[in-house]
Amino acid sequence: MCGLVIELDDQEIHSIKPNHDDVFSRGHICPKAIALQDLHNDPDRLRKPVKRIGSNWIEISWDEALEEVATNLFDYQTNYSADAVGYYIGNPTAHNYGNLTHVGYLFAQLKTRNRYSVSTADEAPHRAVHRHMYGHEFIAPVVDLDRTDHWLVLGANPLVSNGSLMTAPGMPRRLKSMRQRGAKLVVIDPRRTETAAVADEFHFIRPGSDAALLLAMLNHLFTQNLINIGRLDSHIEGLDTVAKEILAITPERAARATGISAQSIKRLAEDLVAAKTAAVYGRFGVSTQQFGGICQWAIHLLNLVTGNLDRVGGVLCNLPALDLAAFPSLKGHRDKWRSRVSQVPEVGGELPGSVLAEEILTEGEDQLRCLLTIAGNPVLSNANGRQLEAALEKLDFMASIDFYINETTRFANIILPPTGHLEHDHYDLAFSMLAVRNITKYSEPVFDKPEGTLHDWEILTALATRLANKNGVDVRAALGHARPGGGPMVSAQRMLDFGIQTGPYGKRARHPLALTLNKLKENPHGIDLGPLQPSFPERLQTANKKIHCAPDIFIQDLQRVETELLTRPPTQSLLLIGRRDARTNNSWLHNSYRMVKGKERCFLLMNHTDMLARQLNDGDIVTVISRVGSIKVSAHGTDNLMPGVVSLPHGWGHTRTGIKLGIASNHAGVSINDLTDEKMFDQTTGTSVLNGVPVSVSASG
Ligand SMILES: Nc1nc2c(c(=O)[nH]1)N[C@H]1C(S)=C(S)[C@@H](COP(=O)(O)OP(=O)(O)OC[C@H]3O[C@@H](n4cnc5c(=O)[nH]c(N)nc54)[C@H](O)[C@@H]3O)O[C@H]1N2
Ligand SMILES: Nc1nc2c(c(=O)[nH]1)N[C@H]1C(S)=C(S)[C@@H](COP(=O)(O)OP(=O)(O)OC[C@H]3O[C@@H](n4cnc5c(=O)[nH]c(N)nc54)[C@H](O)[C@@H]3O)O[C@H]1N2
Ligand SMILES: [Mo]
Repeated sequence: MCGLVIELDDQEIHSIKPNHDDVFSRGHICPKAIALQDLHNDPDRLRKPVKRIGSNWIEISWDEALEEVATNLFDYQTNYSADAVGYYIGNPTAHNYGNLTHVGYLFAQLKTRNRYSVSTADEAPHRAVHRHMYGHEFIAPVVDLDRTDHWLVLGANPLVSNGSLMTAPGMPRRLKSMRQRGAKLVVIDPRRTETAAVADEFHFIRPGSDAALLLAMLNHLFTQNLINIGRLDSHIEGLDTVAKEILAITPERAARATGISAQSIKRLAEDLVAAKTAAVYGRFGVSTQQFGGICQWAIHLLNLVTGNLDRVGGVLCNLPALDLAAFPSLKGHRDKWRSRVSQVPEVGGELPGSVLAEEILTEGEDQLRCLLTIAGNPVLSNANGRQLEAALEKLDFMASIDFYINETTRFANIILPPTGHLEHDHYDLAFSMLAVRNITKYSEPVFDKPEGTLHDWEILTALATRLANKNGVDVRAALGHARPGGGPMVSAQRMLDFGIQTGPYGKRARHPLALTLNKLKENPHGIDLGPLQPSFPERLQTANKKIHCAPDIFIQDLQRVETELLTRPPTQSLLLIGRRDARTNNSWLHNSYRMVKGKERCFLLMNHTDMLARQLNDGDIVTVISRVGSIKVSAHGTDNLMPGVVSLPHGWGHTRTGIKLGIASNHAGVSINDLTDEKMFDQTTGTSVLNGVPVSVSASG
């Protein structure tokens, strides 16, 4: 969402610079933006559909490629069952509005229960909490970053990630201005991160134990009568149940589990009350751990009971120009069906990524035989990548919508490559909704669409159309525009225009701004729609319009906190956590030389004392072993990691045979997800445990 100025020299990219006029990013840029030119020029990027014959790839026509994919999807569903076909959707889908507007047409034709996405390796706990507490997955309070007096951050490193589920370009500037206005930043993390380094206060925490900390903070506020909900007091239910159920989770007990003293836990809670305004925020590190659901639930409760939910300076919902929370069909649900093999519940319409491999590998009726991946690289991003790889190899048919032959798509029979990022327009449908200010912006494509190429949404529509034909369904109806007399096919752009016009600031909604897509085009630096505003109880979508403080699924899960966190002695194993850096974006920017050049970044970080105990020297190659696998990697000592914790970045491991990533292969690294364990996931939200995985480390013989 950073504004960029891209200068062309004829049809070549001359430069990519920050746009100082952008109403939101105001001149901020990060290395990922500069890498766009490498993506655009990358000779490894596919421009035409390819088909795999053995280990060779041949270019085929769009017609042949689309027909073969559609035929296979149709045949497997006809010959076996609807669930014989499955799909996995990856992260860039959320950044590509055409995917979001059109993917539903294809899925409506498939009607499979074998649906997977990166969500359960990421933000599924947030959506679960929004759904259970506020009644809709997209009622997502965001930190009021530029106005808060006190920011408590757990398991996030915004200075590197730019913020997550909290879109805030220019984090260094924003943190500096927090400083200048006297606001306090407190960070809790097993690693003294780049963000922790500029914080006023920092605490190490044992990986996976945040549930104990957060619940004990709540417990302290309840027992000391420090609850002050304020304006929303008459719009909540179930808070007494919470107080009763967490009575035994005292700061003293949480101290043992977390490694943070009882006194500090109490003070962390009291500081939230004492601050004029405060916001508690937890992201990847507290979502993808054994109590991801409980952690996010407790964070929302802490904001609520300190009067900071839906308050200026606390956390507030964004009101975007196209509001996904206005669509009742996106409310979300849980446990409408279960997975075939392990009987785990669906969450938000998807099965946990952790069971994808077993659904393919386990024989039987409704076995998953045919898979479509869209903008995802689960072999590197999901737990136990080696097992998934073995599963993908067993599939009868696989297709991928992607422009790289990478660790995942190399198993595809056919790859359908969409246009590149500079060859289509942009509107950030998902991340505008999570921005720390209400803003809207549309960007025209930099390059014309090359002849003979298709956008993601066109590929999705073409597949949906072919399937509808085969299914004998009225194609117009299937594509959602069965108007009498028919009409032209609805493009992603027209849908966007309609969404904006009918949205909260839209022309058809008779808002004074009268937004239309044209108006956005006239304002290429974006339109500022003002600071976040309180919107509860009006925007709540629970049946009784109340905030549900004690959803059953979280209350029932408290027992697990008791047995697995508070009573059980902490493990003697080292615990593995992740690490992001500014020059990566998950698994797929390593084919850009400027993103990988310089010193090796894929190494194991380890506390000096843990190295000493194993007689390891800085730079030694070590073997890291978990329940599911082992890797060899160099280890480096640090004091910035809690003793007992080791850290590896994710998205590396470009050593697999058959990938066609020239640069990445030469800067391969190892994959942390060859160590993460698919059996470890938080069943309340389906989310994988990617932080806090028990491992052992020893010198490589
Ligand atoms: N440069 C760059 N930016 C990115 C990305 C990228 O790959 N590269 N990825 C983008 C994506 S898809 C996302 S989702 C966001 C993620 O954004 P963030 O959540 O800000 O990113 P992480 O750096 O993964 O932060 C997780 C933090 O949790 C800590 N942690 C690990 N285990 C625990 C624990 O048990 N408890 C606590 N309290 N902390 C723990 C880790 O040490 C780490 O500091 O970043 C986005 N931005
Ligand atoms: N251990 C560990 N695992 C993690 C994480 C971690 O911190 N630690 N982070 C997790 C998180 S937060 C995330 S989001 C995931 C990411 O996991 P995934 O979403 O599964 O994978 P990505 O690495 O984002 O790969 C994206 C793929 O999409 C393709 N692509 C890029 N843009 C487009 C496009 O516009 N259209 C199409 N069709 N394809 C496109 C790329 O070529 C690439 O193949 O990894 C997760 N896994
Ligand atoms: Mo993510």
